[in-house]
Amino acid sequence: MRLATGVALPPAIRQPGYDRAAQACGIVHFGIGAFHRAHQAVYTDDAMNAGDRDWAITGVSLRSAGVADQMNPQDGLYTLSERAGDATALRLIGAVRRVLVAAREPQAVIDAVAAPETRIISFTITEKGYARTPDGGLDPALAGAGSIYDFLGQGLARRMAAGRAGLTLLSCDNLADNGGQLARLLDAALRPRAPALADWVRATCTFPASMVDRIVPATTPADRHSIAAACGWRDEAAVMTEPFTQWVIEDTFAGPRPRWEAGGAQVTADVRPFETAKLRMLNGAHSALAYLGLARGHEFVHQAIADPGLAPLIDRLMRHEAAPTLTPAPGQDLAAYADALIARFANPALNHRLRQIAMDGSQKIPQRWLETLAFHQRQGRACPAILAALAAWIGFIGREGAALDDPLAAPLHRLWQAAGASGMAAALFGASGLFAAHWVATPADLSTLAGCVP
Ligand code: CS2
Repeated sequence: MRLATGVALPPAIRQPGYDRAAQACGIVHFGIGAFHRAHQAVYTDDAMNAGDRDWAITGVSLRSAGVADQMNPQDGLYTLSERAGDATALRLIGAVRRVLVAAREPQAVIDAVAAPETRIISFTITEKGYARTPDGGLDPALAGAGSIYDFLGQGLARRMAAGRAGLTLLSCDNLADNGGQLARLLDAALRPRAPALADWVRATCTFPASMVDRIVPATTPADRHSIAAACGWRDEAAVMTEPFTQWVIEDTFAGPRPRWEAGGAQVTADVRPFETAKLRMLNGAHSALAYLGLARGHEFVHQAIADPGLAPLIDRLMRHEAAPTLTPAPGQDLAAYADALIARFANPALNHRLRQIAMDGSQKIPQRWLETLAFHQRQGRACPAILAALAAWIGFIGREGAALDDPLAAPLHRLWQAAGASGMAAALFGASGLFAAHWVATPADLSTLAGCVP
């Protein structure tokens, strides 16, 4: 394939086998960062390579023009590098047609949601993109103009008025029951102002839950340089990932969908066992590696998991704290899952920064740690590994101070200033703490936490 820039890629690089220009955009995707480009866009490329048609993706960034300015001049094309050890498998992905920046061209985003050829709206907007309060409700201050709820509300209202079909709204973020949460939050955003629209959405749209999994470290300038050396083209939108990929999607589509099974996706009646295992084991271990690893001076995940002072704690967190809270699906082997996760974390070719995982802790820890803590508290059991990780998060909040990368940075910083290292655990996890809706620490937990903040 010859790129718009005139460059011809080496034939060894696998390229889209379908006529890109002839495909209608069946998908609008909000949050077109590296994760989407290494995950759902690849499955969609696989589906079109296998013969499906009209599933090109219109990507949307809510505010930042970065991805649009990288991808649009490249006609939406980008390379995917799968790295393990010294080996890199390189492939050109063609599924993305264009990228819109909602803050720059809001009407084009609304038009895309309303377009007759659109069947699916998908989301990787990260946990904070859902505009929730710490107890999980919709935060009206964050859900107004410029939020996903604003664009969905306007686009879906146009669909309803035009008598068009409802859509599948597919959340691909790391939240427990992500589909159910999106349905509930969208309803809360629409119902007070537009009850008829909220009823129409309820009657015609669906919100499948999904579990998405692929480790995607942020691309670095050195990565772009090595791609340019390998394929003779400076790809501004290159994404780096691991060979592993998994997608389990609840089978509740409102209309047609791509055959994502062509890329290995599982479409199933019940996603929960996969989603909960992934959040509590993989993501729970990831966040623990991040805060404990940073406190011990590590930069990357593969360094932290190789630290003999940390590895047993991570092992304990996955096998003895997270796994017992789960009800596995038939054939789901949680011990084998833990083994596979440790091997994935140890992949030194990924250079996955602990700081990338450490951001937005306030949005991540309820589903990664607090649900597990609440489960064991009901059985009267302690979770020393998660408590150590929680203490490390508290220490991280203190060290980062006003520079904390978290949507709750300001309130967390204020709490730290008022309560200090010794009182912070109670301010967060005491009976009237910020996270009391998810888990309330016992006095013994609070003194353990206060005693081990690094
Ligand atoms: C990570 C995830 O940054 C983080 O918080 O835990 O992005 C993780 O890499 C993915 O969920 C893996 O599928």
